[in-house]
Amino acid sequence: MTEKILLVDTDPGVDDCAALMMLMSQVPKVKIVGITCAAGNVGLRDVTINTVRIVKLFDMLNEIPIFGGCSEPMVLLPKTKDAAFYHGRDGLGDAHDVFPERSESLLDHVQAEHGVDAILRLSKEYAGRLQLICLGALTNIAMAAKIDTDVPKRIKSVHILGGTIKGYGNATPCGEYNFYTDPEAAYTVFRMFPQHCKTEVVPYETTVAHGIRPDLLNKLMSVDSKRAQFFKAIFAAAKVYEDRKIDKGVSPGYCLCDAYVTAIVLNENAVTKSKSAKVAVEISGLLSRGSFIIDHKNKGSPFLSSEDVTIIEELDDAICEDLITKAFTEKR
Ligand SMILES: [Ca+2]
Repeated sequence: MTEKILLVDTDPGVDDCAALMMLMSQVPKVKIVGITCAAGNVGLRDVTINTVRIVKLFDMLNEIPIFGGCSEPMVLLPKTKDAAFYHGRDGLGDAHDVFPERSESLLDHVQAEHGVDAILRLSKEYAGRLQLICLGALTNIAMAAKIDTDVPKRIKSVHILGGTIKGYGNATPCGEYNFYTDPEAAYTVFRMFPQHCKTEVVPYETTVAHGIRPDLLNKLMSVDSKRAQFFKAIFAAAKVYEDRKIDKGVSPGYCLCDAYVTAIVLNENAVTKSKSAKVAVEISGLLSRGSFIIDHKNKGSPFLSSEDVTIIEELDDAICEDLITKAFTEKR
């Protein structure tokens, strides 16, 4: 019997690619009922093409439906920035020629149904069983919950990459990229889901503290396989930034942020330390828009989530390394 029923919302992104590889390498132990895309690291068209490439890498285009979702955050502000400086203009390191090669025709593999409609439908088809893995801005998830406020009641759990614990930001001085990209969506998700289903957050600092050991990832990327060649090519530009962070002692390894959300879903023992608190995302502020607010001392506010969410503080490196290794090596 299939153990886990998963829907992935994503914006690939090099680390999204690692996360999706980890998940696909575990099929049929897990069932991926859909991948929905939203603008995030780069625009919707690019992240959707990238998703098709990643699924094609595993030869699973006939098994995993891919949906295009929201192309804008819920409230679009001027001067919103993307993450092309890190992920490449196309979101996958601008490595167009490595198999599966980038092509506009890959969009033919995308379902006609909108990603938000897919979330609404799949939450009914798999009521009480569906786990949401959220690797990008939360626009699609929030929109689905706004259209049908019963969506959170039908979801088993939500697992989110986003926010900071100590205000160590990667998008603003104190804000993390995914929440900064669509603060209203993140605010909405924390207002609507925790009272109905388990809601977990992996904050940015946790991913930095548990970077994948360089010798391990370099070894995995040196294998003569399509997966290794693909990941090595798309990671090449980002690796320059990561190597610099490692040299400065900021992180012990390669920070594949989204991969850790996948890890805690695939193996709950990957979490070694967490805390529970009510939370919110700031939707205003001169410097703090998009910042993750954690009510550490339970001070209370009507703007916080009405129930606690679980904030992941530390991870089991051995479990994470095992799952990333299988992403590169597991036979299907
Ligand atoms: Ca992502």
